[in-house]
Amino acid sequence: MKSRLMALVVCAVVAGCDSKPASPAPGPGPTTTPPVGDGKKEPAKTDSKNDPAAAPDQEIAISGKVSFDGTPPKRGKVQGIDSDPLCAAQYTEEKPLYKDELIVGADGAICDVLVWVKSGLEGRRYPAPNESMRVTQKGCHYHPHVFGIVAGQSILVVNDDGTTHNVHPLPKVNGLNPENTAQRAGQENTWTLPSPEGPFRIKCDIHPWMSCFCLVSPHPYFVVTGGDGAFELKNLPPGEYEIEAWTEKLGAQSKTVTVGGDKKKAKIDFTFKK
Ligand SMILES: [Cu+2]
Repeated sequence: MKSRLMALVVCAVVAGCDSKPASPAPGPGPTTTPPVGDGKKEPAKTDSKNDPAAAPDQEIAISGKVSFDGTPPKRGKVQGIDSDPLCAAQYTEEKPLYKDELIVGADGAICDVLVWVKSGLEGRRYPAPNESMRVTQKGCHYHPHVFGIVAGQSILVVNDDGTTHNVHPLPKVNGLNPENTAQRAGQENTWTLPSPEGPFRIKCDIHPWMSCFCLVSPHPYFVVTGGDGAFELKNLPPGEYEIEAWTEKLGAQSKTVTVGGDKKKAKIDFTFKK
């Protein structure tokens, strides 16, 4: 069940900005051990079996939309792609490679916004999925551009291009081995990230336009918006939560929301300006 739920999230993220919706985050039940690898010795929470307040509730959902206020900025083309003929050959004048840093639809919906429970789940431990999060370099471009994993999960970075890339993750909390590495065509590397930390950049040292962002979350309640800017965080335990919407280019915003009891559904929207 867990792997199926994680698969849903991975699909949602990989689906990207051209497709419709962001799928809900999953909600496996909490366990009693301290959070994964954050180095703090927090007291373990009561087991969900003994504490109904800690148990996930399938009817609980926090949903909304992330929008841009004002005239949507035009998505720029990547400059300098001619520096690698094997990258340039994959694009044309008519079908260029566009920048991923800010993607706003005609209706103002912002794509690739990471929406997650920033606080409210402290003291609970959520096991990391066994499956790696797959990140592909294809067309001299990372897919997906923004994604999350659960602390303890690994990322598998694959080179599906005919050219050489250099994968250079820049986490602030997690140490990595190797810190960065060149990847020839078809090569892949796996990094495990044990400690929670906010979105950090992974870049290519050979192609300066290439980057993606990885959240290492202490829990699985995160989702990335698709082309419709919509998000839904489902199956949370009742509680008060700080929900953060993180963007690469426009900063982050957070809102506090309480769900549970008679109020199982909450709607919150985020609006960003340039
Ligand atoms: Cu590269």
